[in-house]
Amino acid sequence: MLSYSFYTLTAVAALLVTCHALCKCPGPGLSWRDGLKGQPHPPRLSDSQDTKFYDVLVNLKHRLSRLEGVLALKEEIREVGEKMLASNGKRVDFASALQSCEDAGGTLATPTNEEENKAILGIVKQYNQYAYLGIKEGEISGQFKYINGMPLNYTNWHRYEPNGKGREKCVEMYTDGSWNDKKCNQYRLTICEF
Ligand code: MAN
Ligand code: CA
Repeated sequence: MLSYSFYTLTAVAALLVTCHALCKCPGPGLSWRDGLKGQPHPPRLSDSQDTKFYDVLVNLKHRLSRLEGVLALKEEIREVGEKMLASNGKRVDFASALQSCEDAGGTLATPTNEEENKAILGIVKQYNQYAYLGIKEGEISGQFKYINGMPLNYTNWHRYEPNGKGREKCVEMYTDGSWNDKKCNQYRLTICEF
């Protein structure tokens, strides 16, 4: 079975090839990432470099969409809007689930509309396991927020939920897609968004 790391490696290799072809590699001590976010001005390109850059980008886009096709076919990812969802199939407590999503460069899956809720539900059903969502209760009891502290703009609470009155600070998704506030130390499926 082809692993995630294989695909990551392919993507990174493609980026490095691009970088070398354009002779725009960041110098010693500077990473490609630094180059992307740190530079005040993008480097000026000649017309021929610009054409080459465009061709490389079109090719990269094509390669990435083929990789996404493979991963989607194998049901290793689901795409909804601009989000990509994936699970490692593991059941862990809330903090560990969030940590493994962040370690992979994402965060816990967070439904912000019905379409995203359905996509996450697809994975919950695939594994037949309740999953933690990227939502937590704030200081005020009953006030749930996104992990980044922003207020919720969509909810899908199960009937009579949330009912924890400050004692259930995390949120799980049931296998019908509805939500329950739940203690954070339970073992639930990890689903990440990227
Ligand atoms: C359990 C917990 C609660 C939930 C109730 C619903 O006690 O999972 O979070 O609200 O069941 O009956
Ligand atoms: Ca509850």
